[in-house]
Amino acid sequence: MKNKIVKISVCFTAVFFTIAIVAASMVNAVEIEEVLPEEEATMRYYGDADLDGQITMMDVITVQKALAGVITLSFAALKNSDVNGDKAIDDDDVKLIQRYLAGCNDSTLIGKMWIEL
Ligand SMILES: [Ca+2]
Ligand SMILES: [Ca+2]
Repeated sequence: MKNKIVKISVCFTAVFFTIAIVAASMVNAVEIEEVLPEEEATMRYYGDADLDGQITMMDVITVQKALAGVITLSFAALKNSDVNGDKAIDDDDVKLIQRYLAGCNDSTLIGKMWIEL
């Protein structure tokens, strides 16, 4: 009789822990979905300073306006504007975008994609 009670007790304990583990994993799954909502990644291109998805003279003008203090660029626009990758935005970047539009084949980041999350 005592052995039977011990066996039943062990069985109940095993079932209890199995249910607890399954419940805990379900809770974690819900938490992960809540912490990581679905967001769309945005493709960005170096040289596209005005963020319209194309590299045109408007991008040259946008960088010039930023250098003149007329406008403030967003993080993505700043990153797109640094086409020589020197972590600064200056006249060199403006010239490189102009040269790209003129068909020069300089070694720059212009046209290369990065993903903004
Ligand atoms: Ca553009
Ligand atoms: Ca630069």
